[in-house]
Amino acid sequence: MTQAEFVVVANRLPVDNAGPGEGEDGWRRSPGGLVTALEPVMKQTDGAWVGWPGQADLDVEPFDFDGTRLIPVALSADEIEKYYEGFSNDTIWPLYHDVIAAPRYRRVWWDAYVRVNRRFAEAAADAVAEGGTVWVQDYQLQLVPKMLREMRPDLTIGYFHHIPFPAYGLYSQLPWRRLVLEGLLGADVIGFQRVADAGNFARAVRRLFRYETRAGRITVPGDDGTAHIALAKAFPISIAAETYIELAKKPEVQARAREIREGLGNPKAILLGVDRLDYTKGIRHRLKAFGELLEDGRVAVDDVTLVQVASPSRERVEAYVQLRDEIELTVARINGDHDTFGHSAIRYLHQGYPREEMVALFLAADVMLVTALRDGMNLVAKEYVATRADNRGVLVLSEFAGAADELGSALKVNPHDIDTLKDTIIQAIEMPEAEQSRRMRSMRKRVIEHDVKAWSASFLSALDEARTAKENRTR
Ligand code: GDG
Repeated sequence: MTQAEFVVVANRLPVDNAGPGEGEDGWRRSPGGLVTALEPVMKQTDGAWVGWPGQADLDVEPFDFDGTRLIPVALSADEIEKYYEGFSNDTIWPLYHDVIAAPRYRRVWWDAYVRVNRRFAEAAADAVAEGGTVWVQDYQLQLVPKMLREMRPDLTIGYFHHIPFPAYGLYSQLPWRRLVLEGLLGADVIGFQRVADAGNFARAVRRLFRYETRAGRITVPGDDGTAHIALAKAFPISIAAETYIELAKKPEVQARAREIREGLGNPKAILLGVDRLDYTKGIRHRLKAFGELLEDGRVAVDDVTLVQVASPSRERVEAYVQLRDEIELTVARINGDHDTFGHSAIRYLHQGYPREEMVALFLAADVMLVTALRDGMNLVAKEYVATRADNRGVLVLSEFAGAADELGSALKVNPHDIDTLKDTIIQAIEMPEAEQSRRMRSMRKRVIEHDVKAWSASFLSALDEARTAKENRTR
């Protein structure tokens, strides 16, 4: 097998198996943001991508897809349960999102996590050429950087963490807290969404290892008396802004936006929430605030509709089953109390939609509600902003989402403060057009200038610098 200069390692491959007959050999590109972000890099560099093909026990040989070499890592049903649903999504996810839900610490899950991380590391080590670069993605694979460094000291290794990194007081709960940090410190560059995440990480390293850290540069001693520098720094991720701008220009998408408004009975204001159905997204807080506004008579069901898209997610993890029940009970109660024959208070959709439909929804919405209790970045906020080339619409944005660091002209909220959230929703509904336009312009400038291409370019250039520094030191 020829080896690639550049290899991405992520939990999932960038393709879905659509079954025989559909697409090129049954595979089709999955719509994720990471895929779009890395597409240009993969094409330029003749890269390879290591990841799970998305189905239990699916064992397929490496294959080429759209100019990229894809290297599937097979997972058994038992491994998916313990490594993915268990340790990744029921231990790390809640812990790193400030224990909004209680993390479960199970030793058999940890054992599976180590085993599966090793398999990903081995697959990457086989795939990458001498002196090449590997970019590891996200919290499912925190041990891979160190494993790879041990197998292949010649490599330059990057890691990007898509979710928050918690304060030490919470992180220290993790029974395997030293091993996870050691895993991450195997990388030359460790990227985070926010400056605060990189700070929390560096503080945890100081507390647990007492390594020297200076301006994000951490000196990590190796077993053989040598040391390497790991750079822990914020690289806020973004979106392919151009794609959203182009879609928003299409007459059929604009027509669809009008159709959506009409379908809702042409209310004066449409409020919109778009989230994976996840307890980190603050969907309940949003529903509570809206329900109370109706109850108080501050909004009327004929005038204002809340559209909530909650796309199905992690449906085999207990906390998500419970959350869905709670949300659906709340929606039904609010609608039961307030609906009329002609108007619904909340239009709730537990479905996924094509991107065109999402853009039409963004265009139809007067107010976008992003009320996450904790969120690495929140791409939906940026997508809404990119879509609104008409400079209309208001973004209500939680200060606990990474996007809040960049989108200073959004209406910021603390979603736990229901009274202020209610006032902010009213402020958004009533905002004069001139003010909408001023705020939207400044947010759009930011998102367009710092799009996802700029994100990957800046991460890769930090990796290049790390490589050069390493070469200089060995010389
Ligand atoms: C993690 C971090 C960080 C959602 N429903 C549909 C749909 N989506 C798309 C959105 C957006 C993406 O999924 C969700 O991204 P978010 O950033 O909002 O949230 P997570 O899924 O939690 O992502 C997060 C991100 O990684 C990147 O680093 O920002 O903080 O938690 O693009 O539009 N897309 C379509 N149909 C749907 O029904 N087509």
